[in-house]
Amino acid sequence: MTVIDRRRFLFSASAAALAAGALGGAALAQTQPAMPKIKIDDKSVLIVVDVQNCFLPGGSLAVGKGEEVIPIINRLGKSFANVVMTQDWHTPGHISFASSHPGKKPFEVIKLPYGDQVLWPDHCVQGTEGAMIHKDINIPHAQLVIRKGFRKTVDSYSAFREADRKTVTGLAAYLKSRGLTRVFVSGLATDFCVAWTAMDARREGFEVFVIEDATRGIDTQGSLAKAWDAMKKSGVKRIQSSDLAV
Ligand code: VGL
Ligand code: ZN
Repeated sequence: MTVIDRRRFLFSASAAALAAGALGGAALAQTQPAMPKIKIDDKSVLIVVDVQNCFLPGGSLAVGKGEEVIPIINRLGKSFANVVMTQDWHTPGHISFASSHPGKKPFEVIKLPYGDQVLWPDHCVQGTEGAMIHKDINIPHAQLVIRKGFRKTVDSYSAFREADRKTVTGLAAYLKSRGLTRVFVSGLATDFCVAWTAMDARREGFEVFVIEDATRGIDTQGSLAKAWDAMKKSGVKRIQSSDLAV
């Protein structure tokens, strides 16, 4: 069912509850039909974004409560035949690192030729322990790990397109050539790599869901609320893992 259908459904469900109330107070809970669940089909793919040691407790860019997504993502993984993971994969001295810009501190924003860049603590350097996908992620049937941000002078939050907004990673072509059209996004961090991946997936024509409870955000300078707003505008559907039929 589309978002519009779901809204209509919610509206008719609450109208029914109101009517029941007017008719003498039948218990609300009994008149509210269960929300239909979203079905995972063979055109659906789960994208697990950057569940890497650097973004988890003890990591150099730890996302608050990031570890809480792991059991949820493992559970989701069992319901998806198609799973793709991403790995933030930077060179040493990467342009997104504050340490590469003398006098700058993490979380400051600078202007680069391709636009504004938040500066981060060094993280996810190619081949290091911090860049490994967390050992507790248990989805052995995942089919592709796409690495991004591997060019020293360009960042890439999105799994589809680098921050220059021109260079593609190949993920859209991969999904399309496999006939996958419905993208479900999970992982870290909601307001950066998850949001950019979800919005680029929309731009590539996919139906896109972000599974909110399977994500956690960094939330620097209002970034989390801004990201949800931008995702909504681009047509990303915000759902919970309990909305899925599993
Ligand atoms: C991310 C900041 C820098 C992310 C990656 O995975 O959301 N955030 N690099
Ligand atoms: Zn990064």
